[in-house]
Amino acid sequence: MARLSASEIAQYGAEGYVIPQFRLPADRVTQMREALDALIRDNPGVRPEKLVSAHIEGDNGEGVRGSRSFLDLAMDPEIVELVSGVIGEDVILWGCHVFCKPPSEGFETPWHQDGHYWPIRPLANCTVWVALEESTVENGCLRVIPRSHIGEVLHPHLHEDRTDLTLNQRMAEGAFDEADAVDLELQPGQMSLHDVYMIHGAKANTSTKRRTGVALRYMPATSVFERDLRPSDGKTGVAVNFGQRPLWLLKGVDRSGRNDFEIGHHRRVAAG
Ligand SMILES: O=C(O)CCC(=O)C(=O)O
Repeated sequence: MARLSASEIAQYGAEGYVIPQFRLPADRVTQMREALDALIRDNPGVRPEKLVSAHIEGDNGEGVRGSRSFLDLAMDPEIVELVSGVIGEDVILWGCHVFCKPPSEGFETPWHQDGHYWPIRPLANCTVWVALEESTVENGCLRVIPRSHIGEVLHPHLHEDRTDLTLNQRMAEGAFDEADAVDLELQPGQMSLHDVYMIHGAKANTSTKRRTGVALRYMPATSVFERDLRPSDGKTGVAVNFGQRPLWLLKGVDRSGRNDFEIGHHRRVAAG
C-alpha cells in the first residue's frame, strides 16, 4: 500500500505541498487518458479547464456529464492512503475538478487559495493533483508559493471578468512574491498534494502539448461541508452546486457527526 514517507509528510507540513514517490502505473494512466477523451467528447459545450465534479456520473447538476472512471480514481485506496498521511484517518471525498488545458489556448489559472472558494469549516483540505500528461513549465504546470499555507491566513481575492481564466478570483497584489514560485513539473501518473491555504496558480498553455491535471479534493471528517455556506458563489467562474454535492466517507468515521452522506446520491441514482 502506498504511504507517504516521514520526510514527505514533513515536507507537506513545512512547505504546504509534496510530490510523493508514488505514481500511477502506466496502464492506469492510459486508461484515465481514454476516460478523459470520453469526458471531453461527452461535454462539447464545456471548456476542458472547467470540468467540475467530473467524478459524478451522468448529468451532475453542475453543467457537466461526469464519468465513473474519475470516481474510481478518487477512491483509489493508494491515493486515499497518501491523503490520510496528511489529513488523518477520517477522509471524505467531496470534489474532483479536471483541469485540461488544450494546446496553444489553454486558460491561465490565476494565483489563488482554494480555501477562498470552499464551504468547509473548520477549513481543511488536501488536493491531490494527478498528472495525466506531462506537466511542465512549457505547457503551464501547477506553480506554488512554498510556505504560504503557514499561519492559515486567507488573503483578499479580486474578481476578474476575463473569459480566458479557469477561475475568476485572483489574489490581490502584495500578499506574496511571485519570484518565490516553485514549478511542480510532473510526468504522467505523478501527482502533487497541496494544502487548502497554499497560494498556487498556473500559466496559460501556449505550447503544442495538452496539459491535464485531475484535482481530487479530500477533507478530514473532523470538518463539516457547510452546504448553505457558498463563498463567492456565482462569481468564481465555475458553476458549482454545493447544496447537492455528494460526499463519500472513504476512510474512518465522520468525527464531526454533522456531514450528510445522503444528499446528492439519490439524484445520481435516479438520473441513472
Ligand atoms: O491545474 C490548474 O491549472 C489549477 C489547479 C488548481 O488550482 C487546484 O487544483 O486547486
